[in-house]
Amino acid sequence: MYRIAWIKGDGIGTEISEASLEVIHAIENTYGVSFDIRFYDAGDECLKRRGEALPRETIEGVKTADASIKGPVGDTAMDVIVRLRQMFDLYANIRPVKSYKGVPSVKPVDLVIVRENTEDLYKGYEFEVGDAVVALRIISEKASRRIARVAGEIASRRRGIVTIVHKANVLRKSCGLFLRIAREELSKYNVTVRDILVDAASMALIRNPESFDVILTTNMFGDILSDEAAQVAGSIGLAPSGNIGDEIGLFEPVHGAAPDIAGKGIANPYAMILSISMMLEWLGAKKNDKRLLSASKSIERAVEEAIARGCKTPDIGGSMKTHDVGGCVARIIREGV
Ligand code: GGG
Repeated sequence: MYRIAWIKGDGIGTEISEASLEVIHAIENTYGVSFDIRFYDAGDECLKRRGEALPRETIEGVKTADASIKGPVGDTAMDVIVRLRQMFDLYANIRPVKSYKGVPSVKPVDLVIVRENTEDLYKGYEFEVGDAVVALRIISEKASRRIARVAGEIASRRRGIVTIVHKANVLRKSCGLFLRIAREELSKYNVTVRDILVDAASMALIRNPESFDVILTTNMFGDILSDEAAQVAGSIGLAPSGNIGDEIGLFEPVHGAAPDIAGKGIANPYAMILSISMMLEWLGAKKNDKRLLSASKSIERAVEEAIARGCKTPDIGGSMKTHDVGGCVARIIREGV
């Protein structure tokens, strides 16, 4: 039995969680694993109701769970997810982006963004100085080195190309350090290493996204480029992610809480479902449990098959409801895809 901490979050978080729970139950029935799912509160609504966006029991829940899954939160992202990343030193933000047959894309995409997850402007060191505001950009050698290793390892299992995205021509010291350390660390891997300025990278992601395999970058650039890459691939509604440290893994869709469509039952649950697949892969490797590794793969295949069968929400050209998409994926898993 694995304990899972589950934060539904704000906006569409409840709907996509309900749909994803269908998938989890199908995994339990098909793969003979059981999950002790514990729900925790966090986000804008939680702040309104309880006066705090990230209650102590939620922090404790994430700390003691075998793995955690989180829906999107709204304006409290800094108080919830950015805080959890820093609190538990979840230094690697892994964001796979790929196109699916049956979903129109700008161009075919198959890449992974490896985003440093604990530093940069997202440290949150902002100060008012007179009539101005000063924000500190923290880039350390230690954090740059360990995230470069993650990129090297992931690229070694893929096409073997790491592109370091930076702005070292302007941010000479901070991006300069990141670039130097990343190159140094990646030279220890059997991978091709390239680098590109972030502005050029944002263009290249649209013009020739197929040239990217693994993108290694700093926190804020990674946040921005992952939305762009997801849209080029088809929809941010299909983009999962993992926040991973040495001991704790917290998985979440890349997208936000989408208050404009919340409660309408049309939100795309695939990013959350694919985040569960990532969670099971991580947990399976950690616990050396082959059932979880097989379950993770079967979710990926079931998502591909469900999309091919037309189980699609409106954002990706379908007319299905959130809950029915979850049911569709669950059925395909039970069919033994
Ligand atoms: N644009 C997608 C979105 O709103 N994502 C949630 C978010 O901003 N999370 C903070 C982060 O990933 O750093």
